[in-house]
Amino acid sequence: MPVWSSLWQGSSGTPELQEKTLVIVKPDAVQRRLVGDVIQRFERRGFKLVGMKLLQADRDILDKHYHQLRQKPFYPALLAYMSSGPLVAMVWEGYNVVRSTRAMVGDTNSAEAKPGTIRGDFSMHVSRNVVHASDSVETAHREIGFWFHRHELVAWECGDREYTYGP
Ligand code: IDP
Ligand code: MG
Repeated sequence: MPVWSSLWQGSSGTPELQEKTLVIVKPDAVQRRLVGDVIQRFERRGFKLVGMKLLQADRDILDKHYHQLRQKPFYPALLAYMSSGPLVAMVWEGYNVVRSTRAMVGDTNSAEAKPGTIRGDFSMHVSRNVVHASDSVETAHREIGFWFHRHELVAWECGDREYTYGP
């Protein structure tokens, strides 16, 4: 049986198709009116938007989100950057979404990010690199929990499913 046939069976209950990741359109990108460009890339790829909000991040959530970087010399500047204005937090769902999204976002250092990636197309410097994307399925699970209540995630069937995953 082709892999997609086995994935298709079970419909919305299929775990492979329900992988989720957190994407944040950072404050520099909101100021630069890039929210639509970022959303468009994930929509066109075929991923499903299951959560989205515009908010001003406070210190508490940023400390949780960037806990692993708290000893870095750039940490105070990172907090100032991420709280400099509103950001858009989103949850995208789909097959292999964590790894695919990281590839679409590009290298952390924008100067190294390949053209065609979000950072490679919209950003020059690591200190203003436009987007965040979770780096593993485990991280995504944790990060989504920081930014979203369970009831803010919407489980819905997308009508294009046969065209994005096959019969
Ligand atoms: P990632 O966003 O590609 O996962 P991380 O290493 O997890 O990269 O770093 C988180 C964020 O911290 C980066 O996206 C960037 O905003 C910021 N950052 C990382 N390294 C530097 C740096 O050397 N200078 C300034 N900011 C940095
Ligand atoms: Mg990271």
